[in-house]
Amino acid sequence: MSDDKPKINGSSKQEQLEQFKVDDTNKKMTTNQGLPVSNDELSLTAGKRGPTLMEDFHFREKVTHFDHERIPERVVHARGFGVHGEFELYESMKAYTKAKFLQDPKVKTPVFVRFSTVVGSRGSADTVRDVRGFATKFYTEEGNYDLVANNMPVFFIQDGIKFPDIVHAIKPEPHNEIPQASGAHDTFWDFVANNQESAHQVMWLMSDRAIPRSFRMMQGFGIHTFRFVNDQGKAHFVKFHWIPKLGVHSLVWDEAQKIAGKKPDYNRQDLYDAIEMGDFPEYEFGVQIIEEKDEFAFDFDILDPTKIWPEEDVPVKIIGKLTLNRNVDNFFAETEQVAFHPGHVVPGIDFTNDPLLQGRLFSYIDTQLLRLGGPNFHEIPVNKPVCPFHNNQRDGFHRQTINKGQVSYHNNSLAANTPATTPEKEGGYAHYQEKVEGSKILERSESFNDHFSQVKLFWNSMSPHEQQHIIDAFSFEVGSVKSMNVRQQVVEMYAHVDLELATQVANNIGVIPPTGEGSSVTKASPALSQANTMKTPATRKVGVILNNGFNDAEVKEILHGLNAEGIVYEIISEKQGVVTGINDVDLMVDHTFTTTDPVLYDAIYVVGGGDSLDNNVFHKQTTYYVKEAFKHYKPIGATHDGVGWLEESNMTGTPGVVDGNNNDFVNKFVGAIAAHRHWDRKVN
Ligand code: HDD
Repeated sequence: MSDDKPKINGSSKQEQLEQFKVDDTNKKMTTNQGLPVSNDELSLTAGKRGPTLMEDFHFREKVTHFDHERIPERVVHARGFGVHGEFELYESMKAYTKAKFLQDPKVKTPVFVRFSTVVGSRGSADTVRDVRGFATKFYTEEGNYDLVANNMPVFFIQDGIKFPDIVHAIKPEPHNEIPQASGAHDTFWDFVANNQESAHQVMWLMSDRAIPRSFRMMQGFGIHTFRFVNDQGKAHFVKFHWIPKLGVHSLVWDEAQKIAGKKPDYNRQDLYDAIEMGDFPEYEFGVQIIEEKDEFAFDFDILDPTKIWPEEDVPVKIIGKLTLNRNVDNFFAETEQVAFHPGHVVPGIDFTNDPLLQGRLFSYIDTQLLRLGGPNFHEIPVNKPVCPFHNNQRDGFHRQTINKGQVSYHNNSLAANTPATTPEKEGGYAHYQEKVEGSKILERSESFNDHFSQVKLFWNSMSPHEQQHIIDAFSFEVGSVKSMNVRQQVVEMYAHVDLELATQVANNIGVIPPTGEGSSVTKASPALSQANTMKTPATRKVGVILNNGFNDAEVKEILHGLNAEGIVYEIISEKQGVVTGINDVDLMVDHTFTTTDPVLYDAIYVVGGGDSLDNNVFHKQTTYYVKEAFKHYKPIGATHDGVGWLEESNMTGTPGVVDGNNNDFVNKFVGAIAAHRHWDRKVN
């Protein structure tokens, strides 16, 4: 890398990564020392039936390397999926921050984003009830900036020292390592009831936010209050938001559980496929800004990570856009080895005294030292800044840089005191000079003590179906707890939020309904409800059920109409190969009824054809597809013979069910798909 000022553009990270890529196709096999290998099937033995010889270096090298293939999985967020992309700015943020990547809308900053679940191991299912990580590494000309965010805007605890406790409580229980990737067990809820600062995040965890339909359809939140600092040294408090252009949408719980078995890679496959198809996911970047003078103007402490800044009070200003446009070439090299750290900041972005953030600033480097085997993980290609880096740090495991010269200390005269530090005015990082004073104490501010008001705000903001989902989720999760005492404690805790919620859960899980008044908060924040999110049919996936003898001319036109709206579809039939229409048009079958499942589609479109209504297998399977989609509130379209299934199941005319007797079937079906789910449907 030259010392020249780097020219950052959307592809500069990709260009850097190219230097490290290797294509083994059509190459001769060698050992790691470059020696051509003559036989890769047999180990060297003394005689045809004799023992293997120590001197077989190829065998030893191959097996030794294999034995060392695994590195520790992340202690949290072990299961993740990373992709490349770019960030573009809509308008200069110069007035608030001197961060270079937030100055000039013409500059495109390359990024790497890793989405994750938190609790499960690397091989666990994607659709479990959990928080999702949304970590972004911006490769800027001033070094890497990491925004290590989640898909919920608050956290379980207020102080980093409690992180091992919450993680121990929610991870599988230590005596038997059960359950995997789930909070539905005693230790988690025991933690919740005895650490009531968790109330807000747990409410989000019980909501639909915890089972996103897609990484492409969830928000991201920096959670903490950070600081923007401009070139005049003036600071503002800031919170960061990612807002998906496709809206915020979720699965339903029954569906999420089934997908966990049918397609554990559901969310990662969805993201991978969307990028491969050119449907690049986009998220707008928003900031909420509070002036320093207003630090104490709110009825919550703005440094408390269990609190949101309601958007109606502090509007989200949209300042840029993230586009994810490239899958990785190698999962381990890139996604597994990427190392995020909230302390990777650039001039113009600084911390606050949020005690959770302060704790994080220690933990991330520490974990990378173990996970990536030493202090040189910044040299791993995915972690390398795109700008030059120079200092006197040397050696350590796996060092790759060959630093020339005799000097590796500061101050020096032999190298004219270089590498030289940069004055703040010329771009050197200088910490914001916040004035602090006080005694060293183990005490938290009383302003962090209200654990329930914003939980009630969230509850008040939910639409009726969202509230019902929360009651169902609490009933499932706390109902899975064996200790009746812990169950009782949880409902009593949530009686401080809403008595009706706590009473309904208590009745469902066999404990004494609590008494009390609940929180007196009556305010709602409409921005919190997914009912108010953006709705579009684009990129939704429809399962199309066809049998031989379908009306090919009309169906092709309908499929074309769906495609025109950005909807993707898969043809499902009884057998693989092709399905043939009445005019001998063949369509490729993507799946049989058994290689896929209705839970894997956003909508089902039934056509049938030929003898479909009388063919036992076809009839039974189609009935299952339609009923399952109906149960999950999904749009169902039916034309031609397909209408027969709607009639049989008494679905005709119910919300989100569109049949071919309508003149403009495509428009109505597209509208039903855009709505995502039809919650006003009565489902037994
Ligand atoms: Fe953390 C990983 C997000 C609090 C300690 N965290 C990790 C990842 C995300 C977050 C998205 C995965 C990064 C990746 O994809 O590689 N964590 C958060 C958010 C928090 C938070 C939004 C609160 C606002 N975390 C938090 C605390 C601590 C940690 C309080 C410790 C005191 N987090 C870690 C870690 C991990 C991690 C142990 C595991 C793997 C890693 O860092 O690289 O250091």
